[in-house]
Amino acid sequence: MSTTTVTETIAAPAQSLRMRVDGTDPKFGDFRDDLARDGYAVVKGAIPRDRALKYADDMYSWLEGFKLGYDRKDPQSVHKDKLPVINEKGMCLQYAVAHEKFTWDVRSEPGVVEAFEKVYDDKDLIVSFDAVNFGFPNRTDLPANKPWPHQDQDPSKPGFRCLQGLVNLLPNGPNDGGLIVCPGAHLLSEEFHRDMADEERIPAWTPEWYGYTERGMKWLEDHGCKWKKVCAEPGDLLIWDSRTPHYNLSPKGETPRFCIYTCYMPVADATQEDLQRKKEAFEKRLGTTHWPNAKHTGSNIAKRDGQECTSNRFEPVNGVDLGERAFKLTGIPYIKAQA
Ligand SMILES: O=C(O)CCC(=O)C(=O)O
Ligand SMILES: [Fe+2]
Repeated sequence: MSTTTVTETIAAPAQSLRMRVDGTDPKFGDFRDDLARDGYAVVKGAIPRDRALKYADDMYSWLEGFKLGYDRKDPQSVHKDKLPVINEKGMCLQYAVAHEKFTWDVRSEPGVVEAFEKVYDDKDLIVSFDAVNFGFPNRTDLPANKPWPHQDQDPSKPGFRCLQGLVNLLPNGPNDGGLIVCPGAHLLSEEFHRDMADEERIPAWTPEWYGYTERGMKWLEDHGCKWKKVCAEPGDLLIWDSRTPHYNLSPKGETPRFCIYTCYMPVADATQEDLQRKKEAFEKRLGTTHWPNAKHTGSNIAKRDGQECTSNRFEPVNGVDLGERAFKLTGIPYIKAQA
């Protein structure tokens, strides 16, 4: 990191964050200071440990419930033929998992929602219908999960725009894979992209994704940035600014890495069309990636070697029955009646 003082003006709609690091704003005295300075933070115990472990237990049962041969007591049964489709990054994206009861329960956990309410200084939030992560150690039946350093924000739209998150559900130490971040690089983002403007880009599926090339990685290193593995306990919430370079690694020890991605934004930042699209995604039990405004919607059709998985399902095993707070997070109550 350069030693000069970095002053960052946050683009609307995130003015309320006062995420300034010029030393003139009062500090928050909590995780928001870490977030402003480092571009990521750990909110310890956002979910009580025993509840987090229960959600992990539910996730194991969900995998076993496919009856494809996976058994949590038998590490040999961790094989793609015995599990629903999970990619090498540990992500499970289909099978209506974005709307399973455990996923919704984690998203609606008060300690998780409150952390985002604090950052945005707003209680009218919507939540992403994002994927879940089942990262098993030492898999040889999948391609290697090589580092995929990226930011989840269009370089041509600078400033703070999105706060991503995940709830960690199992003990996650140095050897257990998980989130790797480049602390502080969010504040160098504009300078970085100015310097890299002429480089050939890694192909991206959305303009809101930017992959760091070797030259980009060298730039970060030359500017003093160092990568860091974030360790966490069951129930810790990890949050990061979408400009912060990051990726995940697979576990290397004995413990799997289970987590649920949770991303919220003020409903004020979504249009009525966004909310309509989001409502449709909710009703069809589809995923939205981490974008709470349903900028992208997914599919529940998982494929194995080009063929539709015979275990595909389009409704969660445990039906969606949301409480009032969770239902508000779908955005549906904020849809205005048509004139
Ligand atoms: O699994 C992780 O830790 C990070 C995944 C990721 O890059 C994302 O959700 O944007
Ligand atoms: Fe990402």
